[in-house]
Amino acid sequence: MVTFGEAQKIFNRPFLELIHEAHSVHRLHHNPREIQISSLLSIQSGGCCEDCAYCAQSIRNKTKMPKQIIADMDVILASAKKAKAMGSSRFCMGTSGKTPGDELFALVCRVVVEVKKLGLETCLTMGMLKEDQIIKLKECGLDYYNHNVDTSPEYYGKIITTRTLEERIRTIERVHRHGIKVCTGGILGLGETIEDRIKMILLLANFGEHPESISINRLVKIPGTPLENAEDVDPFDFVRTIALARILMAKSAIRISAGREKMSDELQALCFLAGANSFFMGEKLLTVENSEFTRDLELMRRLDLHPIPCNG
Ligand code: DTB
Repeated sequence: MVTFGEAQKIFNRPFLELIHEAHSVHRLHHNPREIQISSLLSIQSGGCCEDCAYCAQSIRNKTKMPKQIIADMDVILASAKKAKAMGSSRFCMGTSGKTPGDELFALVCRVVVEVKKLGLETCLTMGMLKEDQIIKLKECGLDYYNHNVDTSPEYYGKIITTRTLEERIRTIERVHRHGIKVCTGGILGLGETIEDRIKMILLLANFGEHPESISINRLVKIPGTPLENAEDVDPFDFVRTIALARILMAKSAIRISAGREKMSDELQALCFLAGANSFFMGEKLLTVENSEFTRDLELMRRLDLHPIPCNG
């Protein structure tokens, strides 16, 4: 177990020494020229009964996003094929809501089977799952399940009151136990302190097994949510958080997820130097615009980064 004091000491090291250490750890376990690319599709959006203060999809926020479902397999598969053609190796799908209903769950199971036939890895984020649902997803060949811890245990109740962090952790552990890889992480810029950020990374690092994939988001301030005017994250603190995650979870993939469209190319390069080795490519994340595809291609060219190829 890593202690808070140990993690804080790493986080507060002189910036360049921290980056050097993080990059050295990164090179021991990863090819520094390779980047894993995922694409994201929202299969069910809006109408969510949870009250996450950052989210466009909550019925409790003033965003008023009606529930919408893409029920057409061909539309979903067209999106997956497009993702593959762009260079993605993983197709991630999200559904709004605390937990998926039976019909939606059955659809997503069929989708996982079909997307896998394209040679893509699959990842889902659908909220809390029951044991039998996890078993079914494993049978369908699901590779990853995304379930974020969002923020530190201490700050959690300021952001979400309709569920507890303990419930989230139980789902993550259950998914792992059934042999599905875990993608988890959180959001920086929710008004949390630096200590909260360190505690969030520590929480991930102290799981029984390290998550295979860590998702670090920078808040996209969505008008109509309680966090629409939240304070910006200092870019170097963002990089420090990535470096800490890399040092404490040497083998995990670390994704810079939401918020990349507002980051300069130089900041993204610094994130990669500090150990990030994955991002989302494609027009959209779940509800917001993503960084432009052409800009991302150009960035990879300028930094000599290559996408990890997919299996098919
Ligand atoms: C994660 O940590 N980030 C992704 C994924 N997991 C599901 C979602 C980003 C969403 C950004 C805001 C939006 O599109 O509404």
